[in-house]
Amino acid sequence: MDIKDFKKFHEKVLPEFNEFLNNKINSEIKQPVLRDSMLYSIDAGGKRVRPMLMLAVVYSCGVKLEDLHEYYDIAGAIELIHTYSLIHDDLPEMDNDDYRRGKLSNHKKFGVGPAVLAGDGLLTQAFYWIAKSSLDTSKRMAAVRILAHNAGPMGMVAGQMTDITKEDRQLNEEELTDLHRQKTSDLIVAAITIGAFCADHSLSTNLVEYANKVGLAFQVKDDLDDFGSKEDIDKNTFPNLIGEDATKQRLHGLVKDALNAVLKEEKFDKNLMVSFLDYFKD
Ligand code: GRG
Repeated sequence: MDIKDFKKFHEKVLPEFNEFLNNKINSEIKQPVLRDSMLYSIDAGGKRVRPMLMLAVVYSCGVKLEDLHEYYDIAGAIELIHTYSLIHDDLPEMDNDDYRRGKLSNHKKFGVGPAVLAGDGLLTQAFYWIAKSSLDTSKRMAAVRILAHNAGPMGMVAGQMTDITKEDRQLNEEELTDLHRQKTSDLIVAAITIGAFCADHSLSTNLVEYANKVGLAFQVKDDLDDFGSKEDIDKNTFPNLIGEDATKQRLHGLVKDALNAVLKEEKFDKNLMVSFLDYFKD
C-alpha cells in the first residue's frame, strides 16, 4: 500500500470523487429545480468524511488506487444520504438553520418545498446508485441492508426523532449516548463496514469496535466544537451535560479505544485507519 496517511489519501481521491458526484447527478436528474437544489448541497463543500472512510477501508483491504472508482457508486450513495440528512436537519421544523457550511441552507436558497424534495431525491437516488453499481450482487445487497438499517428508522432517522421530540428536556448520559449513536455514529459505522464488505474483508469485531468508537467520537468532537455558541445553549450535548473538560476526556478515551481496536486488526493494513484518528486532534 503506497498511501499511509489519511489526509494524503483524501487529497488524492477527493477531486475525482467530487467530479464523479457532480457529473452523475447532472446527467441523471432532468427536472431542473430538483437537479439544481440537489447539486447545490452536494457541491457545498462538505468534507466527504464518510465516503472517504469507506474508500480508505477498501484501499486498506488491498484494492489498488486505480480500481477505487469501481466503488464510487456506493461511496457516493453514502454521501447522498448524508447530504439529504443535513438538508432536512436544517429545515425550519427541525434544527432551523439558515446557513450550512457558510452558505445559505438549501431551504433558504430554494424554499422549503424544494428542499424537502431535494432531500427525498438524494435519499432515493442513493439506493438507485447502489443497485446499478457494477459490484457483485452480494456486495450491493450488503450495502443496501447496512445503509437502510443504519440511516433509516432503525438508526439515523430514529435518532433525529428522539432529538426533535426530547428537545425540551435534558437527556441523561445513557440517553444522550444512544441519541448520538443513532443520529451521527450509525452512518459512519455504515461507511466503514460497507467498505469492508465491498472489499471482501471478513468483518472483524475489531473493525466494528473501531467504527463505533470513531462514530461516537465524531459527534462528541462536534459537540465540543460548537460548545459556547449561541445556538448550542440548552441543546442536548455532552459539554452541556457533563462539562467541557469531562467531554474532552471522553473524546480522548473514544479515540484511544478506536486505536486499540484497529491495532488488533490482522488481515488489514492499519495505517490509514490509524492516521484518520488525527481528525480528532485539537
Ligand atoms: C434529518 C433524518 C435526518 C437526520 C439528520 C445528521 C443529522 C441527522 C443531523 C445533523 C446534526 C449535526 C450537525 C450533527 C453533528 C455531526 C454531523 C453529522 C456533522 C456534519 O457532518 P460533517 O462534519 O459535515 O461530516 P460536512 O459539512 O463536512 O459534510
